[in-house]
Amino acid sequence: MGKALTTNKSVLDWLQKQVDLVKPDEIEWIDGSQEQIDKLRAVAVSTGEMIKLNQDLLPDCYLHRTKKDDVARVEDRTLICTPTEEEAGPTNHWMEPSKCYKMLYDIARDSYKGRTMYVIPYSMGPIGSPFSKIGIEVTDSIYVVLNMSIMTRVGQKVLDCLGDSDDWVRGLHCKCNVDKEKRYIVQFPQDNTIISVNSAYGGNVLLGKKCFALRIASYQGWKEGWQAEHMLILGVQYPDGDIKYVTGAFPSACGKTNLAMLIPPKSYQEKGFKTWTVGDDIAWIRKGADGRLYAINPENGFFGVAPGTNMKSNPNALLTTKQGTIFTNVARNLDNNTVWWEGLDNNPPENGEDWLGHEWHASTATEKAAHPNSRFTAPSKNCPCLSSEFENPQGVPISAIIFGGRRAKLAPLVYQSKDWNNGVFVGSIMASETTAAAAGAVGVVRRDPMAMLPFCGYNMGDYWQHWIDIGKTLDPDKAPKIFNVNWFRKDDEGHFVWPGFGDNLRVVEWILARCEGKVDAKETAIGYVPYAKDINREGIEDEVSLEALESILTVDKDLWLEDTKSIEELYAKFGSHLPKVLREELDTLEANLNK
Ligand code: GTP
Ligand code: SPV
Ligand code: MN
Repeated sequence: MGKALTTNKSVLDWLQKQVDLVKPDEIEWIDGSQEQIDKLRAVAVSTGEMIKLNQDLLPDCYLHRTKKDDVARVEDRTLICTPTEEEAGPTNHWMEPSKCYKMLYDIARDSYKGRTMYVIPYSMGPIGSPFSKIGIEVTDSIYVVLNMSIMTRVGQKVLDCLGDSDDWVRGLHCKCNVDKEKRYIVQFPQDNTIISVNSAYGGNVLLGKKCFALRIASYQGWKEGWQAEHMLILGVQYPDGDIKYVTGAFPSACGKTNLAMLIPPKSYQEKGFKTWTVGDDIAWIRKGADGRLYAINPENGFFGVAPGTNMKSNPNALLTTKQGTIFTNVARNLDNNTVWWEGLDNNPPENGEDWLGHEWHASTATEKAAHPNSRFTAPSKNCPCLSSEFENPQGVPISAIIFGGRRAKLAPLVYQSKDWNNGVFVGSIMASETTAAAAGAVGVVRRDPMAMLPFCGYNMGDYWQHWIDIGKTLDPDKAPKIFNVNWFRKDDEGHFVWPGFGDNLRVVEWILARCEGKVDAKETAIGYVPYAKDINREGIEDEVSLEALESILTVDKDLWLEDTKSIEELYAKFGSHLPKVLREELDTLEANLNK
């Protein structure tokens, strides 16, 4: 078994079963040491799995290319295997567990022959925090080991923390032949088990991330009274030094990393505003001793979308990638051995390679250089605006929860729900245009409740009820207020009306002012909408006229009524699992719109 780093029987027994199944030539435990990382990087470079980039310009940075048909999450091959289909619910793909185990074992059997099995003990959340949970992933991919070593806390100290406990999530990853016809990403929530076969792309194989920290953890949170959400965590520091925290759930590639790392507009900087990043993708939330909700970021790195990231849109993200980063499916500039992607700068490489490794010349190119879902894996500690609370084992108190999506029409720039239950309703009716983060068509509006459609590990009706039940335990004065935002409203020419990015702080300021009861709002059929004059436009008066701002704060009753049809369709799927409260909320919305 290699040199086992633990005597934990549940770990060793499980591991022996995996070894008997996949038959590795060697076993190597990941201890968390720099020497081991350095050695594995060198091996990956020698086999071509990674390309070492210019070490003067990008120290400890590497480029990796996945297979052409393995570039995003595969939602139609992602399964939630609960004992009954009803427990997985109408929005998840399901298979009977014993049948699924057999199918997966048949695919995985002997697949490590000639390969090394890497055993990665990892902690989601600061090691030993009351929020944190431990997992063990075995993989035959060095790329996975190196990514997990950035995205999570790994190594001996995790096993020391685990001790003899069997409370840990089992994860088996088998690259196999990366055959898309045999690709499956499977969660067994009742067994604390994840099996992923025939992929080597991030969200499918970094099992701590979506598979554990959302799908398995959402199920654990349901059973244990807490929540795992697809949310960023942002701290806003006021000129007097006070810091307020918000969380935000936006679907994949809809702006979480950008909001989490935003740079305040100039006029805000001059007044003394600062912003701090706690997390950019996942929040684990539970009630603290003072009755407020607290959030931690269970991750230790950022797996961010590269295209569009530049010194203007998100300098903090770009600076975070300057060291110790793995780039996946971006383009390479052969003149200086650095990376490039669409929207980085105005200097696309003339002498380059596209994300597939083919020659790419800016002057003659007809195809994109980087894949639209190309990503960087960067250590949190590199982030210039990382919150001092990042490692706080108790998390940060949340003032507001913000839902949001990409809607060219319909949803206003921002609105506030009427109370907790109405806020849960607002989250449940989220919809967004699809993006390149998942395989399939891009730009199609689909309902994506709480940005959790691809990530909820059990029946989403029960998940909504869990949200409502959490609300019942909160004193209304202490419960976060719930909002919805839409940075993506377009004018009739198809241009974004709102400048977005750093200017989103203007909206967050309004949100926090509402939480404190410091600003008035207009009551509409859907909730409270700002008066345009109350959104600070100092410095962007020319870019966004008052009329333009008003145009994206309107609530078009006919469009909304049209939209309720698709909400009805969604809700109809849940039968008796649809919470009564949400049915009533929808009836109220329809009545308000018909008034
Ligand atoms: P995942 O990592 O897939 O969960 O994505 P994410 O939600 O973190 O999205 P991210 O912040 O990486 O943004 C994805 C895309 O949205 C990028 O191309 C951004 O340029 C774009 N984007 C982000 N914020 C804004 C905004 O405020 N306005 C506009 N117009 N585009 C934005
Ligand atoms: C997402 O798709 O929401 C991501 C990237 O954050 S992945 O890890 O692939 O899920
Ligand atoms: Mn995400």
